[in-house]
Amino acid sequence: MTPNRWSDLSRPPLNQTALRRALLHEKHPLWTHLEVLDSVTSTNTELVSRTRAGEARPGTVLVAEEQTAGRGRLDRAWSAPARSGLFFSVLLRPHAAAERWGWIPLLAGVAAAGALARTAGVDTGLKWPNDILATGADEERKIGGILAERVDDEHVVLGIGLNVTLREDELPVPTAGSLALAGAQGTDRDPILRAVLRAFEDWYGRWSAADGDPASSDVLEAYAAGCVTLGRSVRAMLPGGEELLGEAVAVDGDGRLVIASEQGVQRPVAAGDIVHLRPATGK
Ligand code: BT5
Repeated sequence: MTPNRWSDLSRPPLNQTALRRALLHEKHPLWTHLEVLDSVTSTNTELVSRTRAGEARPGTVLVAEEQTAGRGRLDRAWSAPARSGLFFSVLLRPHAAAERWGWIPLLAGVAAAGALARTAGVDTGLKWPNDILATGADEERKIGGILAERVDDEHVVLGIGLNVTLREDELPVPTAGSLALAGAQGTDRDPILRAVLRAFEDWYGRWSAADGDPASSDVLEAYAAGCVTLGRSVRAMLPGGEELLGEAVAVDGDGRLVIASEQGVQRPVAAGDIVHLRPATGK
């Protein structure tokens, strides 16, 4: 039998009509348009190109049931089987000054981790800069990733990928996990997507109202509280092969991770300047 969109009953399709009804609503002024595509290369690529062509409004939410060329940072790939998770991008036109935009993926992490914990009953944490982890039972696994891309002087496309029903034999890398593997109470993607978009709207609204100030909007505090990287010994691999070893002691006002060397020298590193962040003892 040829697989079709109805063939995997454990992975029902998203309900575009119900999502629109719930989110394109006066209670949620941020969201202006929502579309569920069957298959696309990458929701980020598609939304960036629509934005460049003048075909997307701020507040657009583009969701795909399948991505054939999902992207991570630095040309890495994001891969997951069709309907095994949530793959979506949103178009933002931030009012805050561009120097503050680095907080957008971080506040998205706060929003998504909180929403997943509440709706699926899974313990979550954030690995700096933008990995969402399931943190139950002595192990941490990456269940989500965030990719923010600046389109031009006005627009940012923010993409989020979340593993929902991914099974052990489907994991793209051994460090990956999913809500189902973490023992989630519910793996129905519609309510999870709604909860993540509502939580994002809430945090983004607070941050915007504070002109992007991470401290007065409480984004910095919430990020630090959820960030499992803080207090750990880390090895930051920088472009060009340089490595920085030390303890991750803080996230600063620009969203950079502050690494203190054994000699006590503190150095902030920006997400854009880091290739990998690993445990100091790991490979
Ligand atoms: C990320 O990059 O984690 C950002 C991923 C963003 C994906 C969303 S999906 C919707 C939107 N459209 C897109 O095309 N992208 C966004 P990074 O930190 O570079 O991590 C990438 C690495 O995560 C890969 O090199 C793999 O090691 C690992 N990985 C790939 N697929 C994964 C998955 N499904 N679950 C967990 N880890 C994965």
